Amino acid sequence: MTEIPKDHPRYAALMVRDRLTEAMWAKLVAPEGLIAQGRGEAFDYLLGEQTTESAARAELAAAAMLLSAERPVISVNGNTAALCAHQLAALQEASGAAVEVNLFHRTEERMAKITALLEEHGVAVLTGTSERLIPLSHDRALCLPEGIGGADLVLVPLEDGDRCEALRRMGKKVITIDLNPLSRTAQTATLAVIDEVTRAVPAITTACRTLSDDEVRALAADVDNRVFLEEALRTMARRLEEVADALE
Ligand code: PTJ
Repeated sequence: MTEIPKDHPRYAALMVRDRLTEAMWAKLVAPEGLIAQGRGEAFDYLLGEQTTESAARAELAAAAMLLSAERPVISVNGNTAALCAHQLAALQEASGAAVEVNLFHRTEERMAKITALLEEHGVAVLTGTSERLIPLSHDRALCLPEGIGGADLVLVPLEDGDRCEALRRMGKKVITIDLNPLSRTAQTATLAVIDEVTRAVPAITTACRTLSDDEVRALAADVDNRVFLEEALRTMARRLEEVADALE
């Protein structure tokens, strides 16, 4: 681990990189997960590395959808576990959702390590015999009949493209947390929360705890993902214009 001086202007971001790299050496995070984080960081720059007003509204909508679902499941991959294992027990408790590990680069070793990390942080993780229930040709097809297989809503943070579409084709609602509004996942989800995952998860947890029943009903009935995608793209475009204008 590299010693990162606290006065470094990018101290927080460098600490996150360090955490993910350590998790990669520990075989929790796939090496490809570091590339995914880099892409996320680039989009976060364009958002000003903060939760936008639009993302905050998406987080309220995400909470309302989770609370309205009958069998909600939070799907956790390596990056999500390494970044926010410590935040997921609270989200599980506040939303009543089940938690299942689902990996693109799936090995039994990674499945066990990620499950153990989540359990260390107080998350109740579904385990059992996975079946190929999602129509995909890779191992993300594997899930539990009593988990993602039977869910009516799946929360998929930091997803790679095709599973979201496959889940939607199965008739499930999908919420993603993804900093890239251009990603196939963000474009095909029922709701995309365009925010950094460690900012989004606690915000959704707080909303689950504070929304009234009437607010939950109203918010869940009125989710239009195109609005959130458009607002994220316009925020990024505006920021680029502002920075370019300042150079004139
Ligand atoms: O652990 P596994 O085996 O399931 O593999 C997980 C990864 C992340 C490697 C896999 O799902 C993957 O390759 O994902 P992608 O296709 O790179 O997509 C990840 C998306 O998450 C990208 O659109 C990134 O912009 C976004 N992203 C990355 N880091 C963050 C993020 N969004 C929110 N918060 C982040 N910290």
